[in-house]
Amino acid sequence: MTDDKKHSRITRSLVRPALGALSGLLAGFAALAVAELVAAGVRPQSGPVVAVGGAAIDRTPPPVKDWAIRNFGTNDKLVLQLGILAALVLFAIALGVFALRYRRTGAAGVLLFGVVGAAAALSRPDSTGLTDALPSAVGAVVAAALLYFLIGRLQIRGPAPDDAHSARDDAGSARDDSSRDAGWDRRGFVILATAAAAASAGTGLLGRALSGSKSREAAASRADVVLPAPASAADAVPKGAQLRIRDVSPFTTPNKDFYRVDTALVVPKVDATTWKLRIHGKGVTRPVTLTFDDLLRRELIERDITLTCVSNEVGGPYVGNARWIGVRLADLLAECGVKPPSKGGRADQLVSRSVDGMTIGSPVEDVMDGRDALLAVGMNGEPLPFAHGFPVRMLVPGLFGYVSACKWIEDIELTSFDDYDAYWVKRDWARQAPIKTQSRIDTPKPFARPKAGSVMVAGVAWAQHRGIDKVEVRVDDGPWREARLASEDSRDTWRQWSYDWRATEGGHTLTVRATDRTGEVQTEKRTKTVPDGASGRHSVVVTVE
Ligand SMILES: Nc1nc2c(c(=O)[nH]1)N[C@H]1C(S)=C(S)[C@@H](COP(=O)(O)O)O[C@H]1N2
Ligand SMILES: [Mo]
Repeated sequence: MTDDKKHSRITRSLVRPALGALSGLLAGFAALAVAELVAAGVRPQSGPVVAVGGAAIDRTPPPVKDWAIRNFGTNDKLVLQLGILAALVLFAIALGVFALRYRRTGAAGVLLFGVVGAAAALSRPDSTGLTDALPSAVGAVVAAALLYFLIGRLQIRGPAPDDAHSARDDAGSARDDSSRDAGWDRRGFVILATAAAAASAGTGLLGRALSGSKSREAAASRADVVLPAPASAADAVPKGAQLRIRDVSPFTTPNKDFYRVDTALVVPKVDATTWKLRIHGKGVTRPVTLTFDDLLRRELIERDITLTCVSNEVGGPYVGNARWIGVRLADLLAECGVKPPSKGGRADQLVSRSVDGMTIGSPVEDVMDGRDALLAVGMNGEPLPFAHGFPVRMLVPGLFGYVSACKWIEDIELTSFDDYDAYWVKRDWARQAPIKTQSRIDTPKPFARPKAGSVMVAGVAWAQHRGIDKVEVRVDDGPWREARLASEDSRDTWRQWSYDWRATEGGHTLTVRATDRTGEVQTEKRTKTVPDGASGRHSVVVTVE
C-alpha cells in the first residue's frame, strides 16, 4: 500500500465518525431550536434546558445546593445551564457516532432525551399541564427524524473505499457517482446538513423573538408603573445610621447590589397589567382577587426592612437592606375575614405561591401581630426589579426569606402547618425560621495586612424585629470590648458598628458578637445553615505589619 493510500484511508476512518458526530450535533441543535420555538408558544419555562435545570434544582440536596450557591454565587444557575448544554453536546456526539452502526436505535435514542425533557417539564412545581411536555417532545421527534436521514446519507452503498478510485483520481470521469464514491452521498449529506443547520438557526431565532416580545410587554408594564406616594412614609434614615467608614456595607443596599437567591433559572417576567393575586383558604370569609391597580389604589406604607437568607453562612453575603413600599398584608387579610390563631383564627399558616410555582409558608400569627408585613411593590424608590419579584412580593420583618419573602407572588392560601409543607420544608428546611441574631466584620478583610496603630474594625449586625442593642469585638482571646453602634433606623433593619482597634504587630484574630434587644447574646455555637440558619460568630484573621 502506498503512503498516499494509507493516508487517505486514515482520513476516511476519521471522516466517518466525524460526520456521525456532526449529524448528532445538528440533530441536537435542531431539537433545542424547535423546542425553543414551541416553548415560546407554550411557556418559556417549559423548554428542555430550563426544565431539566429546574428539575435538577428541585432535587438537589440542601448541602449540594448550599455548596453551589457558595462557590458559584448567583452564577450557579449559569453554571448549571452550561453543564446541561455540555452534557447534551457530548450525548449528541455519542448518539451520532452510534447511529452510524445502529441507525434506528440511534435515532430512537434521541426520542429518549425528549422523554427526559418532557418528564422534567411536567415535574416542575409551576407546570401548568401536559402542554409543558410539548417543547421537548416536538423537538425530539424532529431531531430523531433529522438524525435518521442524515445518517442515511452516510450509509449509501458505494464502491468499497479500497477498490474505488478516490474522487481526486478520476474527477469528472463518472459524473453520476462522483458524490457517492466514498461510500456516502456527499452531496446529499451536505445539502441536508446545511438546510438543517439553517432551518434550526431560523427556528431558534424566531423562538427567541417570540419569547422576547412577551418579556418586552412585561418590561413595558414595569416602565409604566408610577408608584403613588405612601400614606405612611418612612422617616429619613437617621444621619448617624451610616458610619463614615470605607468598606462597611452601606446602610441601604442599592438594588443592583442586593443579593439574589431563588430557584428560577429564567427570571419570571410578569406583565403587571394582567397580574392578579388571589387570597383564599381556611377562615377566609371574603376571598378576593386583586389586580396590580387594586393594590396601588390602597394605602401604601414605606418601610426600611433588612432581608436575610437562611443559606447565609456566618459572615456571608446574603443579607441586604432596602426601603420598600407596599400594602400592609395584615389589613388586607383582616378585610378577607382572616384572624390570627391567638384571636381564634382557623389557619396558622399562610402559603404564598409564585408564578414559577414556589411555595412559601409563613406563620399567620407573625404576619398579623402588628409588624409591617408587606405586599411590596417598590424597592428603593422604583418598582421591584424583575429579579426581586416584580410586580409584587411579600416581606415579613424578622423571618428568613424562604419562609416569608415570596417573589412574583400570585396566590395566598390560608391553611395550617399540619396540612401543608411548602417547597423548602419538603427539602429538609425548618417549618418556622425566625432570623438568628448575627453580626459580620466587613473590614478589615480576611488576611488583610494593616499597619500597626489605629485600625478601624467595622461591619453590620442584625436581629430583625428584635433590634440590635450591643456589639462587641474581641482580639484574639482578649476581653470583649464594646463597639460603637451607629444610630438605629428601626428594629427591622441592620445596624452598622465600628471599633477603633490599637493594633499591635503580628497575627491576630478579630471576632464579633451582637446582643439583641431581648438581651440574647449571639451564640458561639456553630451550626450549619440547614435546617433553620447558621449560628456562630464571625472571625477574621489579619497580620498587622
Ligand atoms: N418565587 C420565589 N420567591 C422566593 C424565592 C424563590 O426561590 N422563588 N426564594 C426565597 C429566598 S430563599 C430568599 S432568601 C428571598 C431572597 O430575595 P431576593 O432574591 O430579592 O434577595 O426570596 C425568597 N422568595
Ligand atoms: Mo433564602
